[in-house]
Amino acid sequence: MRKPFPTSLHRITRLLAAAACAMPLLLASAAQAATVMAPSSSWRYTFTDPTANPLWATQFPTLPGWQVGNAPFGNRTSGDFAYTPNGTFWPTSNNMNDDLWIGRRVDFSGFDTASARWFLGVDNGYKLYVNGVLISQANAEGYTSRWEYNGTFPALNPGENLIALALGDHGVATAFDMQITANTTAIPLPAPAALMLGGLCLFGLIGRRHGRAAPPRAVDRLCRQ
Ligand SMILES: [Ca+2]
Ligand SMILES: [Ca+2]
Repeated sequence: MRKPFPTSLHRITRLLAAAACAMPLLLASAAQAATVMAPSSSWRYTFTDPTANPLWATQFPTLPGWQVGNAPFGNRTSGDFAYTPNGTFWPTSNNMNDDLWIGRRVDFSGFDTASARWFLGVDNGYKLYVNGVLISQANAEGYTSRWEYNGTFPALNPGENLIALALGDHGVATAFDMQITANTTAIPLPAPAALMLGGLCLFGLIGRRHGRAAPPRAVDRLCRQ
Protein backbone atom coordinates (compact mmCIF):
# COMPACT_ATOMS: atom_id res chain seq x y z
CA MET A 1 0.00 0.00 0.00
CA ARG A 2 1.38 3.40 -1.03
CA LYS A 3 2.19 5.62 1.94
CA PRO A 4 0.42 9.03 1.60
CA PHE A 5 2.25 12.30 2.08
CA PRO A 6 1.32 14.12 5.29
CA THR A 7 -1.46 16.57 4.45
CA SER A 8 0.50 19.72 5.42
CA LEU A 9 3.56 18.65 3.40
CA HIS A 10 1.35 17.82 0.47
CA ARG A 11 -0.15 21.31 0.53
CA ILE A 12 3.31 22.88 0.65
CA THR A 13 4.49 20.86 -2.34
CA ARG A 14 1.41 21.87 -4.30
CA LEU A 15 2.02 25.55 -3.53
CA LEU A 16 5.68 25.27 -4.50
CA ALA A 17 4.77 23.48 -7.71
CA ALA A 18 2.19 26.13 -8.59
CA ALA A 19 4.71 28.93 -8.00
CA ALA A 20 7.46 27.16 -9.95
CA CYS A 21 5.28 26.34 -12.92
CA ALA A 22 3.64 29.78 -13.09
CA MET A 23 6.93 31.70 -12.91
CA PRO A 24 7.82 31.39 -16.63
CA LEU A 25 4.37 32.76 -17.55
CA LEU A 26 4.79 35.69 -15.15
CA LEU A 27 8.19 36.50 -16.66
CA ALA A 28 6.84 36.22 -20.20
CA SER A 29 4.08 38.68 -19.37
CA ALA A 30 6.70 41.21 -18.19
CA ALA A 31 7.13 42.41 -21.81
CA GLN A 32 5.51 45.82 -22.23
CA ALA A 33 5.65 48.86 -24.50
CA ALA A 34 8.41 51.25 -23.52
CA THR A 35 10.28 54.24 -24.93
CA VAL A 36 13.35 53.39 -27.01
CA MET A 37 14.00 57.00 -28.09
CA ALA A 38 12.21 59.86 -26.34
CA PRO A 39 11.16 63.19 -27.90
CA SER A 40 13.76 65.97 -27.46
CA SER A 41 16.58 63.50 -28.16
CA SER A 42 19.99 64.62 -29.40
CA TRP A 43 20.75 64.43 -33.15
CA ARG A 44 23.60 65.17 -35.54
CA TYR A 45 22.39 67.66 -38.13
CA THR A 46 23.37 69.87 -41.06
CA PHE A 47 21.69 72.51 -43.19
CA THR A 48 24.13 71.79 -46.04
CA ASP A 49 22.72 69.24 -48.49
CA PRO A 50 24.79 66.03 -48.05
CA THR A 51 22.93 63.94 -50.65
CA ALA A 52 25.66 64.20 -53.31
CA ASN A 53 27.13 61.43 -51.13
CA PRO A 54 24.69 58.50 -51.64
CA LEU A 55 25.87 56.97 -48.36
CA TRP A 56 25.15 60.04 -46.22
CA ALA A 57 22.30 58.27 -44.34
CA THR A 58 24.76 55.74 -42.90
CA GLN A 59 27.92 57.84 -42.85
CA PHE A 60 26.47 60.88 -41.03
CA PRO A 61 28.01 59.86 -37.64
CA THR A 62 31.47 60.67 -39.03
CA LEU A 63 30.81 63.20 -41.81
CA PRO A 64 32.58 66.55 -41.29
CA GLY A 65 30.60 69.73 -40.77
CA TRP A 66 27.65 68.15 -38.98
CA GLN A 67 26.61 69.68 -35.65
CA VAL A 68 24.90 68.21 -32.59
CA GLY A 69 21.60 69.56 -31.27
CA ASN A 70 18.46 68.47 -29.48
CA ALA A 71 14.99 68.14 -30.93
CA PRO A 72 12.57 69.78 -31.28
CA PHE A 73 13.95 71.46 -34.39
CA GLY A 74 11.82 74.47 -35.33
CA ASN A 75 11.19 78.19 -35.14
CA ARG A 76 8.27 78.24 -32.70
CA THR A 77 8.75 79.18 -29.04
CA SER A 78 5.66 77.51 -27.60
CA GLY A 79 3.79 74.21 -27.93
CA ASP A 80 5.04 70.64 -28.37
CA PHE A 81 7.60 71.67 -31.01
CA ALA A 82 9.06 74.74 -29.31
CA TYR A 83 12.79 74.92 -29.99
CA THR A 84 13.26 76.97 -26.83
CA PRO A 85 14.78 76.45 -24.34
CA ASN A 86 16.63 73.21 -25.26
CA GLY A 87 15.84 72.51 -28.92
CA THR A 88 17.50 73.64 -32.14
CA PHE A 89 16.52 76.61 -34.31
CA TRP A 90 15.43 75.65 -37.85
CA PRO A 91 14.96 78.80 -39.97
CA THR A 92 12.04 79.02 -42.36
CA SER A 93 12.55 78.09 -46.02
CA ASN A 94 10.86 79.55 -49.07
CA ASN A 95 11.28 76.56 -51.37
CA MET A 96 9.81 73.07 -51.59
CA ASN A 97 13.19 71.36 -51.26
CA ASP A 98 14.64 69.59 -48.24
CA ASP A 99 16.48 71.96 -45.89
CA LEU A 100 17.68 69.96 -42.87
CA TRP A 101 19.33 66.54 -42.60
CA ILE A 102 19.59 64.77 -39.25
CA GLY A 103 20.62 61.38 -37.88
CA ARG A 104 21.37 59.44 -34.70
CA ARG A 105 22.28 55.98 -33.49
CA VAL A 106 19.43 54.22 -31.67
CA ASP A 107 20.19 51.25 -29.43
CA PHE A 108 17.41 48.63 -29.34
CA SER A 109 19.19 46.35 -26.84
CA GLY A 110 16.61 44.96 -24.39
CA PHE A 111 13.72 45.61 -26.79
CA ASP A 112 11.69 43.36 -29.07
CA THR A 113 12.59 44.98 -32.43
CA ALA A 114 9.61 43.34 -34.19
CA SER A 115 7.28 45.44 -32.02
CA ALA A 116 9.10 48.75 -32.61
CA ARG A 117 7.15 51.77 -33.94
CA TRP A 118 8.22 55.28 -34.89
CA PHE A 119 6.20 58.48 -34.38
CA LEU A 120 7.07 61.91 -35.77
CA GLY A 121 5.69 65.34 -36.42
CA VAL A 122 7.14 67.66 -39.07
CA ASP A 123 6.38 70.94 -40.79
CA ASN A 124 6.35 70.22 -43.67
CA GLY A 125 7.85 66.97 -44.99
CA TYR A 126 10.24 64.09 -44.24
CA LYS A 127 12.12 61.17 -45.71
CA LEU A 128 12.93 58.51 -43.08
CA TYR A 129 15.95 56.22 -43.56
CA VAL A 130 16.77 53.19 -41.39
CA ASN A 131 20.29 51.84 -41.82
CA GLY A 132 20.47 53.69 -45.13
CA VAL A 133 17.15 52.40 -46.53
CA LEU A 134 14.31 54.85 -47.22
CA ILE A 135 11.28 53.38 -45.37
CA SER A 136 8.76 56.25 -45.34
CA GLN A 137 8.20 59.74 -46.74
CA ALA A 138 5.41 62.31 -46.76
CA ASN A 139 4.71 66.01 -47.22
CA ALA A 140 1.78 68.05 -45.96
CA GLU A 141 1.01 71.74 -45.75
CA GLY A 142 -0.17 73.26 -42.48
CA TYR A 143 1.36 72.81 -39.03
CA THR A 144 1.98 69.46 -37.36
CA SER A 145 1.10 67.52 -34.21
CA ARG A 146 2.30 64.74 -31.93
CA TRP A 147 2.17 62.51 -33.82
CA GLU A 148 1.25 63.37 -37.37
CA TYR A 149 2.96 60.27 -38.82
CA ASN A 150 3.79 56.82 -37.45
CA GLY A 151 4.74 53.39 -38.70
CA THR A 152 6.65 50.18 -38.16
CA PHE A 153 10.25 49.31 -38.98
CA PRO A 154 11.77 46.81 -41.37
CA ALA A 155 14.00 44.15 -39.78
CA LEU A 156 16.24 45.93 -37.29
CA ASN A 157 19.60 45.02 -35.86
CA PRO A 158 19.24 43.64 -32.32
CA GLY A 159 21.44 46.45 -30.95
CA GLU A 160 22.40 49.69 -32.65
CA ASN A 161 20.61 51.04 -35.74
CA LEU A 162 21.13 54.24 -37.74
CA ILE A 163 18.10 56.51 -38.07
CA ALA A 164 18.40 59.43 -40.52
CA LEU A 165 15.92 61.95 -41.95
CA ALA A 166 15.81 64.57 -44.66
CA LEU A 167 13.40 67.33 -43.59
CA GLY A 168 11.79 69.98 -45.75
CA ASP A 169 10.02 73.21 -44.90
CA HIS A 170 7.74 75.05 -47.35
CA GLY A 171 7.63 78.38 -45.54
CA VAL A 172 6.53 80.13 -42.30
CA ALA A 173 6.58 77.65 -39.39
CA THR A 174 9.14 74.84 -39.08
CA ALA A 175 8.95 71.87 -36.71
CA PHE A 176 10.29 68.38 -36.12
CA ASP A 177 10.40 65.87 -33.28
CA MET A 178 10.25 62.07 -33.07
CA GLN A 179 9.95 59.16 -30.68
CA ILE A 180 10.41 55.37 -30.96
CA THR A 181 8.70 52.74 -28.81
CA ALA A 182 8.97 48.95 -28.53
CA ASN A 183 8.11 46.16 -26.14
CA THR A 184 10.78 45.27 -23.67
CA THR A 185 12.05 41.71 -23.95
CA ALA A 186 11.21 39.25 -21.16
CA ILE A 187 13.97 38.78 -18.62
CA PRO A 188 15.62 35.38 -19.27
CA LEU A 189 16.00 33.12 -16.25
CA PRO A 190 19.57 32.46 -15.14
CA ALA A 191 20.42 28.77 -15.55
CA PRO A 192 20.55 27.94 -11.78
CA ALA A 193 17.13 29.55 -11.26
CA ALA A 194 15.67 27.60 -14.19
CA LEU A 195 17.04 24.34 -12.73
CA MET A 196 15.60 25.19 -9.30
CA LEU A 197 12.15 25.91 -10.77
CA GLY A 198 12.28 22.68 -12.76
CA GLY A 199 13.14 20.78 -9.59
CA LEU A 200 10.28 22.34 -7.67
CA CYS A 201 7.90 21.53 -10.49
CA LEU A 202 9.04 17.87 -10.46
CA PHE A 203 8.80 17.76 -6.66
CA GLY A 204 5.23 19.01 -6.90
CA LEU A 205 4.36 16.30 -9.42
CA ILE A 206 5.77 13.61 -7.09
CA GLY A 207 3.74 15.10 -4.25
CA ARG A 208 0.66 14.94 -6.47
CA ARG A 209 1.25 11.27 -7.20
CA HIS A 210 1.53 10.50 -3.47
CA GLY A 211 -1.24 12.80 -2.29
CA ARG A 212 -4.91 12.18 -1.98
CA ALA A 213 -6.09 15.11 -4.03
CA ALA A 214 -5.04 16.14 -7.54
CA PRO A 215 -3.48 19.61 -7.97
CA PRO A 216 -5.48 22.28 -9.75
CA ARG A 217 -5.91 21.37 -13.42
CA ALA A 218 -4.08 24.50 -14.65
CA VAL A 219 -1.03 23.74 -12.51
CA ASP A 220 -1.07 20.12 -13.62
CA ARG A 221 -1.13 21.22 -17.28
CA LEU A 222 1.72 23.72 -16.77
CA CYS A 223 3.90 21.13 -15.09
CA ARG A 224 3.35 18.69 -17.94
CA GLN A 225 4.49 21.24 -20.60
CA1 LIG B 1 12.26 73.89 -48.12
CA1 LIG C 1 6.32 75.38 -42.89
